Amino acid sequence: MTDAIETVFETVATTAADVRGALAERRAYADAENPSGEQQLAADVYADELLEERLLALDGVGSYASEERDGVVEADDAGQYHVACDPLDGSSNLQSNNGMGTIVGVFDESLPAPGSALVASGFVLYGPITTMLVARGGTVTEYLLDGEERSVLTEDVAIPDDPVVYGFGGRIPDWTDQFRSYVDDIEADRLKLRYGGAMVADVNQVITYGGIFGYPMLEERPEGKLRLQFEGHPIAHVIETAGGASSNGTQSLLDCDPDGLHERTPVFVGSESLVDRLESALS
Ligand code: P6P
Repeated sequence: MTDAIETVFETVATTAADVRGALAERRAYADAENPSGEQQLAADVYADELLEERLLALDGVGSYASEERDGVVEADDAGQYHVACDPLDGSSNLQSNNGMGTIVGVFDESLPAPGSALVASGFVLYGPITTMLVARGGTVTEYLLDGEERSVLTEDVAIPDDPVVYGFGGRIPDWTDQFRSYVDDIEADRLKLRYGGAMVADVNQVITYGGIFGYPMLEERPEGKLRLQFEGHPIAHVIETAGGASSNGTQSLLDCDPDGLHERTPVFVGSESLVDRLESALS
């Protein structure tokens, strides 16, 4: 019997096929901004509308929220789970034909919800192939999405202990001195720089090879850029379920509770050793 959470990710997988198929015709900017003040692409709006319609139609889903809309949308019927999405993460990469993704967090409390309320999380990566990682029940499964078909690529995905890659957002002159010295420190470990402007694609490198991804606090922007509910929580849940660690600089992102739906936070996710060193460097 397919349970409600499985049905959510089945729906995300079939919707991903439609999103990928629509990208070529939706590269233009819509004349609108999202609640974070970022310009929306037609593809952002399309992905968000499809996910809202299809997820709210599921019996188990009680509400839907996304980076692309101000508030939470309630389902007609009360459902046990509340889904927070970044419908097209890294959509600015569409212009340059680079990786993008869809991020999904499934909470059993109404939104905005604490990280402790996450019962499942996942992300779709629109890369050379389309893959989806799903974290639930203490394990991460990687799927290959091929049109309407979904097949298991990897069971029990585990982030390698020995780090290989790193990537941090923001302009280097805007980094704090403490963070800058941490980066100098780990660069001495001969890590390879991998930063492509889409969190999902960069995080997938980290979970594949080991390392760390982050969008740090900045001198003029101590909260950083990424949204806690739509990016920080679900990606931290995937990484921690795969044996890695997450932090906002001082604690796990899953211990952070958003006051507002679009609250931003510094985000660091990756191999536990590098996250531990980061928290020490920032303390
Ligand atoms: P920057 C995409 O807009 C995003 O939200 C994340 O996917 C990505 O990691 C980050 O912002 C990129 O930000 O400042 O490097 O363009």
